[in-house]
Amino acid sequence: MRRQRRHHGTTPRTTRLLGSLLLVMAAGSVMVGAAPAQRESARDTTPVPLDRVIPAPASVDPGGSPYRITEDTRIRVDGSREARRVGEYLADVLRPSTGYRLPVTDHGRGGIRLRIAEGPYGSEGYRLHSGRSGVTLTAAGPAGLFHGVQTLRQLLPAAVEEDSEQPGPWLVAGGTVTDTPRFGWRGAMLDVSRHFFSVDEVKRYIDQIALYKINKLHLHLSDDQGWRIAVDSWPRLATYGGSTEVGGGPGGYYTKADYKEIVRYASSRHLEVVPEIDMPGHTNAALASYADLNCDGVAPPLYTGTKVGFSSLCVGKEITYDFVDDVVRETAALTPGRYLHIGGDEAHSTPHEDFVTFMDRVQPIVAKYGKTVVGWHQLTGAEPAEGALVQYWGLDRTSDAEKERVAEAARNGTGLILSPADRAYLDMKYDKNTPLGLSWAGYVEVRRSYDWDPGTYLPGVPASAVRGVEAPLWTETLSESGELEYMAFPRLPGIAELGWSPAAARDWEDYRVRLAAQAPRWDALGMGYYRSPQVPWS
Ligand code: TNX
Repeated sequence: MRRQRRHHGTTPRTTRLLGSLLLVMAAGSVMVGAAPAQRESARDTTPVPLDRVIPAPASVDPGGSPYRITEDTRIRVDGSREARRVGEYLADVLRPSTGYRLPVTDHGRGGIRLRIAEGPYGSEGYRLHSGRSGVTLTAAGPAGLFHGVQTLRQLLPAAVEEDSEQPGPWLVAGGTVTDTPRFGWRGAMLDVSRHFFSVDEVKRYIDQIALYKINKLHLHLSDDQGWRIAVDSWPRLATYGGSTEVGGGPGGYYTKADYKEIVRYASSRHLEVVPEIDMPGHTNAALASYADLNCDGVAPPLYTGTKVGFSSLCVGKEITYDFVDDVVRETAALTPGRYLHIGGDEAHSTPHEDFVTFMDRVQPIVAKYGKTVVGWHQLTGAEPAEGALVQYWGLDRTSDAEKERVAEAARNGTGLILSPADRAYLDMKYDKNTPLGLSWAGYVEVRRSYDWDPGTYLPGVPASAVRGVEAPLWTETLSESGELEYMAFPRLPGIAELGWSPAAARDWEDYRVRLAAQAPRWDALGMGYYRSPQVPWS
């Protein structure tokens, strides 16, 4: 699954990408054709410096001999099942390209050792020590080990990501990385409503975001154009409401088994899935599926355009809350994670008073089913429930009054997730020539998306209220994996770094060099990306 290739579309852009991919592959096969000794000496055998990693580690102490992975290397795990699982994952990454056996075992000496132990790592941090006799990753739990494994991948040559045997050598620079995240919420959102994405496409994206230590996958499961999750008590939501998408394609939806598979796969990559049911606006697919949900009792047609703000659940009807209760109950039951996102954005067809009434009734339903409310920041126009988080998606030009309303909520205890649209929205065009994406929030080049500080971004917000960052990927204009990749890369790693690395580590000049070094990895993984002129690609 990890190595599925990009789905090749037929647009000129994908053809171009495909062209350069073929060139890269052709160059690769010339290398493979050379004699082994010649191959090795032709390669740069200097190991990747310990600090050439994204997100930048909290602390790096280079020195000592490098470790070399050889055919005798073992992946040693302590007795725990959790460490073993991370060890197996690491072996799956390393085996195809190294061609080594890399047994995962709990005995022997040296090699790559994964250990769970007490230490100042928090639930997601880790320590990586590398020297002549081995690499040791230590963490308080499996999430920390998993993130440490992502660092280890980036310390190996890019060819480690290939799915066929490569010449090596496989050196890890000597020294110690001690790393722990700045924020607990480092999210990526995927809109599967405007265009539907299959379970395999979602898994592919999961693997790509996990590389950068993203730990939340927010799935935008319902909108005007499509309802994407099966709800047994309201079956037409998926079977009818999910039957199309922007542009009139066939759409689709996740059965409960599909959805559980996404949740399982995400959790194997230490990502928590946050399902979003967007309400009371963005609900045309639901309103089209059940006439009773409409104030006038008439179901509108399905919608395949890209306008927003025209639909609303009927706040005055009791059946609306039966519907919400059923949907939240069934969605919560599929969700091992703590959060349930209830949307709340762009409810332009819901009168303000109704919006407040709706949120007053709906937030307790989320709590009743054991979940914590997340909403877009318009939720601060009503009263966010105790413990709720709001996701800010305003921009520089958002009014001071609106920013202050969000800041006030933050001062009153509401947690913030920052997704400023003119920085963090992965669906914004990079510049006027970008063939995909939207531009309502302006163009967002790579530097602009990286060069801001979530901790001080919104005036009047206490630092403790900022829970982290999230990069949303809306899909009005995107319909296949290659297109998602082209918009997410190279911006997503920057948002991931803002969420993980200490504020003092942010340095554009240094970052752009580290970012350029990622491209050969993306090539090896068959991923598409935008070759921004701001980045010194080699
Ligand atoms: C705004 S952001 C929206 C979405 C659109 C997106 C396109 C937000 C909470 N609402 O409905 O898809 O812009 O960029």
